[in-house]
Amino acid sequence: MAKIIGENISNIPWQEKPEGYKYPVWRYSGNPVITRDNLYMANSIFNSAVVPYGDGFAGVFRVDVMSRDHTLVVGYSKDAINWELEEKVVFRGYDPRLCLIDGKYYLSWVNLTPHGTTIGIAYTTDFKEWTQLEDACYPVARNGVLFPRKINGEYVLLIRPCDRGHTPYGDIFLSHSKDLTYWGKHRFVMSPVKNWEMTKVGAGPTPIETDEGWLMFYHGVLTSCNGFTYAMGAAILDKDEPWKVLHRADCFLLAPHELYECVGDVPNVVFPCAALADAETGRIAIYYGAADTSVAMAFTTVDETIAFIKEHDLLK
Ligand code: BMA
Repeated sequence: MAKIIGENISNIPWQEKPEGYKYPVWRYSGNPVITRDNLYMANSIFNSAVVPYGDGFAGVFRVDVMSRDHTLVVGYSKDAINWELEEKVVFRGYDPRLCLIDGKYYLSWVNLTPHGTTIGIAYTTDFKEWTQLEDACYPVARNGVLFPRKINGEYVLLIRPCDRGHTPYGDIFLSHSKDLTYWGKHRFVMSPVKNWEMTKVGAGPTPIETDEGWLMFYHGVLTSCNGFTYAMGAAILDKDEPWKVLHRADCFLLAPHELYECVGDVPNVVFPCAALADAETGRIAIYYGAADTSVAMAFTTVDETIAFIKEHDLLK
C-alpha cells in the first residue's frame, strides 16, 4: 500500500468510487462546485487553489471578471465544497497554487508584467495580509508550483517556460532557492511524450509526498483540428532529486468528458491546480478548472493512482 507522507485531514471532501467504475480518478457527483454565480461580476471562476485552514479550508480563486481582467480572490469553506468568495482582489494574474511551508501559506501564480507572464510568489499566515516576494523568474513562464517543503535545505519550484501567446510547446523544469528570492540550479524534468499531451505539459497541484516519491499531477495538451484539449496526467518524482521521473503514466487519468468540461469559454479543458490529501486514509480530492468556466472536483486514492501509474508506466 502506498502511503501519503503528510497531515491527516479527516474532513477532506469524499465520495466513494461509483460501483463498476474502472478508472483511478472519479468525479464528484455535484460538479461543478464553483460557478460564475458564486461571485458578483464574475465572467468565470476556474483554475483555483485550496488548502486546509483553521478548522476548515481557504483558497485563492481565479476569477476572470466581466471586463475579462484576470484576478485572484480569497475564499473560505467549512467543507471544501461550498465556498464563500470575497470580492476583494488580492493579486492580478491567474492559475494560483497554494502550499503550506513552515507555517506560511505560499501562493505562486501567473503574474502579469508588461513583458509577459512570470511566476509571482507571495505568502500569508491569515489570508488577509500578503507579502509579495520577487518574481521567481523573468518572463515568460507559467505553471510555477512550489514543493510543500524544502528538499535538501532548499525551496524547489516546478516551472514551465513559454511564450507570450498560446504557447505551442512546453516542458516542465524546476529551480532551487535557499531564500525564495534567488533561483538557480535549474533542472529539466519532463517533455511531452504521448499523443494526449503532445503539445505541452505543465505542473498541476502542489506535489504530494508519498513513500514512493512525489506524486505530481500535471496537465498535458493535445492539439487537434478543434484547438487545444487539456487533460490530467500523473508521474512520480524522486524524493531527493525531484527532477528525476521514476514512473509516469503513458495516458491521461482525467480528460474532458462531462458537459461542463467540454463546453464553456474554452471547451475541452481539465486543468488541475490543487489537491487535498489525507495521510491517514490515502484519500485525495483534486480541484480542477473545467472549460475555463467553473471549478470541479475529482477523487482518487494514493494507492489507486500509484498502482495505475505503474501499470501504465511509460518508463518501464
Ligand atoms: C492555459 C492557461 C490556463 C487555461 C488554459 C486553457 O494557457 O492560460 O489558465 O486554463 O490555457 O485555456
